Amino acid sequence: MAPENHVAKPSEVLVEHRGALRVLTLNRPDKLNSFNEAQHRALRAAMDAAAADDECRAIILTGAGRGFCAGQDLSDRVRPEGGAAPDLGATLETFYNPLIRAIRALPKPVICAVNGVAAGAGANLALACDLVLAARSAKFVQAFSKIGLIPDSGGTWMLPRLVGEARAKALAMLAIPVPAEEAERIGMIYRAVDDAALMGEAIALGEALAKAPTLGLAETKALIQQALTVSLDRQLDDERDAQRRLGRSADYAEGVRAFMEKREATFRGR
Ligand code: T3D
Repeated sequence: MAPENHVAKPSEVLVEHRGALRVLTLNRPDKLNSFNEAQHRALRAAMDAAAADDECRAIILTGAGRGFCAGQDLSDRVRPEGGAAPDLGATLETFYNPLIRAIRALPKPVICAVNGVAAGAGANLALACDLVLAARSAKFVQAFSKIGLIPDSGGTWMLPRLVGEARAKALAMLAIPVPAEEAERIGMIYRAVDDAALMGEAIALGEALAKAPTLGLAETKALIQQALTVSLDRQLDDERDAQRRLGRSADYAEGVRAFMEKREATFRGR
């Protein structure tokens, strides 16, 4: 039993179950939710649990406090002049890359509710999510060039696809902060919303997606993600195969019945 004065250590990631919707909140607000190893491990565990739970059909990722995520916690990277250099490739291999891969491979929609500044790997973590909503006061900063690094966590891959090569290079090389409304205008994110409305909008979107035909959303996510790297021929074949699988799903049968009966469909994600 915990001693009477025991105070539970707050987790680096808060997990809220809202029926079929899971809300994950990065929780190091005094550090703008920048990543240390504990936050990496907590987020990965929460993502894996959401992926493995059939009851969970949509996920929201957000941040506690005034920021979404400031990327790597740089206080873990300070070294005396002449001290041994850290192996940043190892950190990417161990933490950032598996996280981005996990989000992209997750067969459920992941909404990012960017509540404040998203910088460095924090910006690219947000951009790896399926639908990005941002508070109007939020901004996205590819801060890497200011410390001599490249945009990691998929940034060099995602940015040109979202905003084009010319703008991607400028944002990456100049570390220009992109306010949420501009991010929406240039196609970097789905939508900017009023600060006070952010979580309400994210939850409404998440609840709608959690009631949607999950298998169809998963196939849609995978097909759109691969689209810019495969030929039209390959994509047509893959659409055919996906449609064949979905045609056998209970949700498709229910969708057609509900349409014909002029009623709301009840999808079960099967
Ligand atoms: O290392 C590896 O393993 C490789 C992987 C790298 C991935 C990366 O993400 S590298 C990029 C790391 N991130 C950055 O370079 C961003 C650094 N932060 C900023 O540029 C700015 O803080 C922000 C643009 C995010 C926000 O600016 P602003 O003016 O709103 O806030 P601020 O005053 O700069 O920051 C508030 C506090 O958070 C401040 O602490 P203090 O003075 O109140 O005690 C600041 O030091 C702290 N903070 C912000 N970002 C980080 C951070 N502390 C540690 N690490 C941070 N990344």
